Amino acid sequence: MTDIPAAAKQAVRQARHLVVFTGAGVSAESGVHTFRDALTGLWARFDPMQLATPEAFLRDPALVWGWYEWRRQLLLGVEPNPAHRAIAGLQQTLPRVTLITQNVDDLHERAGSRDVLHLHGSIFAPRCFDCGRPHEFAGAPAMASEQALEPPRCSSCNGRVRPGVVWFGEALPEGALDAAFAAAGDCDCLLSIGTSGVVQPAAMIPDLAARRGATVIHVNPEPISVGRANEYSLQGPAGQILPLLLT
Ligand code: BV8
Ligand code: ZN
Repeated sequence: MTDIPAAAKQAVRQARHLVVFTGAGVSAESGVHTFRDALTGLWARFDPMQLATPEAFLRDPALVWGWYEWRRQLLLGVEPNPAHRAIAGLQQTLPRVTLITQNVDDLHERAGSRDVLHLHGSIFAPRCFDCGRPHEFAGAPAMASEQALEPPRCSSCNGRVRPGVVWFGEALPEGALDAAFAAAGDCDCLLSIGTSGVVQPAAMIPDLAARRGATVIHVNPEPISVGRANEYSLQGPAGQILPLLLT
């Protein structure tokens, strides 16, 4: 059992403004593949950089759309885990909490978190690749297994419908990114939960907070190298660590 330094617990409890920054690891205990593990079966031979790009979608729309529909289908069958619920509980107890996620799932919202900043969009917000018109899903994905699937067509311009996520090489939603950087610069404590910290510009957020003097607490089964006195690495699964850290 990981012991939680008292100073880390105190930094959270006394935070005037807490930022919670999450990556795919916060959904792992719900049974959702982390980003890099979401490449199995048909997609096992690909690197995310080869699939999560507009070029990949234009090159092979059915392969890329099938990958997202497979992931969406999995998400329809899972529940928020104790990590999502512990984070949602913070918004009831602390004066100000900003929740920033790199994830494209809706598990934070389903656990009760509000005003979630999605830096990389949402798998539940498809839109037309050509004219940007939002597309309504017609119920659950029309697929039972991992397969390529032709994307639907836009009802207004007949363009292909694409996932509502931010692909590599695409700009992040400006409002969300500005708000995230502002919160990281203002907060006095930041929790970085379940992220490998490789995808930019999101990965700059914990470092920005630490440089401004905030206490930064990493939660990850892998050890995270910390360089500052005001940084902690709590090694373990978020679903076990967060309830201990936050109560
Ligand atoms: C852009 C949506 C410019 C799709 C994703 C410097 C500055 C700016 C850009 C760049 C730069 N350097 C390089 C770039 C380009 C690129 C980039 O970062 N490349 C990397 C690979 C080097 N960045 C971009 O292209 C970004 N766009 O910069 O645009 C621009 C500007 C103006 C105009 C035009 C263009 C866009 C990046 C967004 C990509 N889209 N997602 C989809 O989901 O399919 S990113 C994707 O990776 C996911 O969103 C995911 O969240 C994210 C990060 O991964 P993690 O969340 O960390 O997940 P991962 O699997 O890696 O790790 C899981 C972690 O959890 C592990 O550490 C594991 O140990 C831990 N874990 C496991 N179990 C648990 C756990 N932790 C806790 N508890 C557990 N139980
Ligand atoms: Zn259209």
